[in-house]
Amino acid sequence: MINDLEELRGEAVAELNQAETEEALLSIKTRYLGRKGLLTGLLRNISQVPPEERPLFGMRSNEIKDILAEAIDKALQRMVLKKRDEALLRERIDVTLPGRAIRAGRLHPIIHVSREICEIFAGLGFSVVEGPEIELDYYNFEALNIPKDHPARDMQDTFYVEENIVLRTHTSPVQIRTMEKQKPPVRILSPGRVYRPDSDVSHTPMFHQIEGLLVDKGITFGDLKGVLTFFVRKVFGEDTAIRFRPSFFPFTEPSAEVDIRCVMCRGTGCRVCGQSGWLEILGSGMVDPEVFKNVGYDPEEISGFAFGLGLERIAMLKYGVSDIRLFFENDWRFLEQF
Ligand code: 2NM
Repeated sequence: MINDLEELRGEAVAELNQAETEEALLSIKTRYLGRKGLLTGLLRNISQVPPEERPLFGMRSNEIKDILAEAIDKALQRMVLKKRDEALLRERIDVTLPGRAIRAGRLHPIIHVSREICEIFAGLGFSVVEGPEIELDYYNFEALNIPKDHPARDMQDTFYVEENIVLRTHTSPVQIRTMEKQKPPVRILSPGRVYRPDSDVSHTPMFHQIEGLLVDKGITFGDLKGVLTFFVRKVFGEDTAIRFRPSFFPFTEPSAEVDIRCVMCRGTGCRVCGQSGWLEILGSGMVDPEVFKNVGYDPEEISGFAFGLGLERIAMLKYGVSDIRLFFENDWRFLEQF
């Protein structure tokens, strides 16, 4: 009978060594150690063991039961660890891979340029003022010394809402409104949307402008040149060549356009600058005494300069964009480049 016990132990150990799954181990445990198991079966038959062998038989069978139970538990534990190691290997991730970028929103290039320009002038003491986009004829034209028969008044150049109401064609009306309300000195910048009925590669019916105005005692054309030269070099680089070219506006006298050396060909002549080597980037002038009279300022007491620029044009030159319409299509493949 003792031999039966040892044989059983041998078989159980052999089976344990073969078992490869948790299920196999659990079934071995039931088969040998369960209530109807083989070892329990042998013990139940202890009456067939000669009495003198019974103590040894009982002792040995308990030992074997303990040995097997321990071996099975150890094997089960190994199995759990093995499963975990396999899972870790299978689910391994490369923590050194770069993360997936979140596509964040950003400022539209026009807004970006607008803020940049406002900040440059803020550094010179200018403050930002805004006003209505739907404007009275008086503020858009009359007060700016644009007479009734001026070509800018024609239907092709202005969106009329009603007889005396227009979509503003520039942001100068904001400056007229400010001067009406405020005594000199004035140092303001008015960014915003303006409207003109044009549409081609360099014109859209709505575009953005910034106009600036500085009024004080003793302001001269030298101040205009100094401020605008400072500004242009901040935007296009300190080594940018500049020229002031005589021009005409109904609301300034004298008037000047400001040109910079072509950013594309650096002055040798190309399609962008029309072979001239220069790019027109803003209009300016000393505010006409008639305009000052219209807002109740005394042109004998004060003087001032004003300027205006188109933001799309500045952004096109600064970023090398050849079609203005790209700014209005809102295609993120374009917008995300800024
Ligand atoms: C320009 C060019 C020259 C201008 C004039 C005024 C005002 F209201 F003071 F008279 N604001 N802006 C001005 C002068 C605008 O844009 C090309």
